[in-house]
Amino acid sequence: MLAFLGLDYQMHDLDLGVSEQSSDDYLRLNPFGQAPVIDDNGVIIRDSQAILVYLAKKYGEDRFWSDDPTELAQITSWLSTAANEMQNGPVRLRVHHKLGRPIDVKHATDITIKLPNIINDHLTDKKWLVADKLSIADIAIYPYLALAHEGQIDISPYQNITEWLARFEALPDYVSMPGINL
Ligand SMILES: N[C@@H](CCC(=O)N[C@@H](CS)C(=O)NCC(=O)O)C(=O)O
Repeated sequence: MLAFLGLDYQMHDLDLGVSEQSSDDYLRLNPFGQAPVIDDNGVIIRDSQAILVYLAKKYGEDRFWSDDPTELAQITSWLSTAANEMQNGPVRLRVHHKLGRPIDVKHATDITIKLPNIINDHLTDKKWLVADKLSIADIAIYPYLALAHEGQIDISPYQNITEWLARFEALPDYVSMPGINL
């Protein structure tokens, strides 16, 4: 999102080896002890979906956002999917298969199984998730599907999703992240 907006930023990787996420300094930024957090000249925002909303409204002008009530609600639905189903499904499977964390695999798999069908059907005849323009809905959902393979989820049979991923990755200011195979 920062790259799409062309903003300068400094990244700070949390040192999980020393539980930096539980340090007093970090808990002052996010009492839940989770990443990500953004500090925009003293404005502290936690949670990736809230950060996307903030950046889109503050720096995005009409890009990535909609003031139309229906479209804004649809964007919010996808932010909710990112925070709920994506976190409880693909993200859990990813930390399990990649980092060996114990999880309830059946519960995470039951949640995950529905997602590709729903999103693939939604993307029939659509280039983007909402209103056929790139929005924070796409930016919120993209990393979970692009990294799904790390949770042993195969997205390749879902043609609308694979085309959407390719479209996203072809955007001029797109930056990748570790684990995404381009
Ligand atoms: N809804 C939150 C979830 C944040 C989250 O779970 N972050 C993980 C890393 S991606 C974390 O900080 N885990 C460390 C921990 O829970 O101790 C968001 O999307 O920002």
